[in-house]
Amino acid sequence: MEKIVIGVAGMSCQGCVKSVTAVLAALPGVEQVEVSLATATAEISHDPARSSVADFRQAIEDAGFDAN
Ligand code: 9UX
Repeated sequence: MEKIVIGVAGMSCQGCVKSVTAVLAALPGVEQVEVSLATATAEISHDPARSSVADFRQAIEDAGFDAN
């Protein structure tokens, strides 16, 4: 299991936090997701054999936010 942090720009309220959390949690191998509105980040614990940072960035972008 590997823990990574991705910057997420464009979140305005806790609804956005829930949306980002849901799309990330739905990806294969994702064990835990902590999204913070205050720090504009997503902390993701995942199995790197099953999903990658590129997948997370894509999911965040597809949900309408900007991944940094
Ligand atoms: Mo809150 Mo986020 O009403 O797109 S859910 S701003």
